[in-house]
Amino acid sequence: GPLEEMAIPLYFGWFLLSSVQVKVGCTSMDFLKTLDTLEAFKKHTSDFTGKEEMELDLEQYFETKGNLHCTTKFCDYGKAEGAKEYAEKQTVKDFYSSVFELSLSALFVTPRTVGARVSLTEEQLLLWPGDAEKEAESVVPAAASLPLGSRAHVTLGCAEGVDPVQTGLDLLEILALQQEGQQGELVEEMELGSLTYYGKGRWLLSLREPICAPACFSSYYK
Ligand code: 2AM
Repeated sequence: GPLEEMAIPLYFGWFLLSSVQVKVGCTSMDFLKTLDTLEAFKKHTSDFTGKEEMELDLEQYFETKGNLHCTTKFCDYGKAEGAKEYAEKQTVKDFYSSVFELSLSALFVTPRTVGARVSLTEEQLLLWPGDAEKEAESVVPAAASLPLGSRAHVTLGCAEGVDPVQTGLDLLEILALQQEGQQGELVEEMELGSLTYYGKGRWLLSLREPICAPACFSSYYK
């Protein structure tokens, strides 16, 4: 009967447990607070404001998100391509409601989004859709040649009017630059890790100690 069939959610993903949501939120706030006080950052605030040398409060600039999660598959209640196939995958069923340890390996900021990069393990990659990177190709042409799982992230905040889907695209753009051999400009060794600037307001902080974030694989219905 219809009750045996699972309704397709808005998205599947790993949902950070509440204790670690607080920790990640605080780390992100600390990073934004420090970043906008750095001379190197102040030189480039026009990337964000369009004006030279303007004071910028990044904590205000971004609308921070609650319900921190790493989307695996955006399904749009079945309307997204491949949604039904994903929902019916045996691995998705097997791992549904299991807790995983996600490794947050970097934080990144662009004029559009702030997010955390998630470095997936082999087991976690079993839940990653094979076309997640390729899907972004029209926006980030090099995306399809990046390793599977490159797009995995947690959206921490978006600038006004920006949709969270942008966070993964911003991450792919930075990783594509790295793959092309652009080293970026190593700006500073911060307490949290090393900070690199990739131009056009793109900043990446590689965490010295990745944050281990327990997260439940589940789904979200509005
Ligand atoms: P996010 O994964 O960067 O946070 C509901 O909108 C959730 O699905 C958000 O978490 C959002 O972005 C993600 N999302 C929205 N549209 C998407 C798309 N086209 N592809 C992948 N993820 C999407």
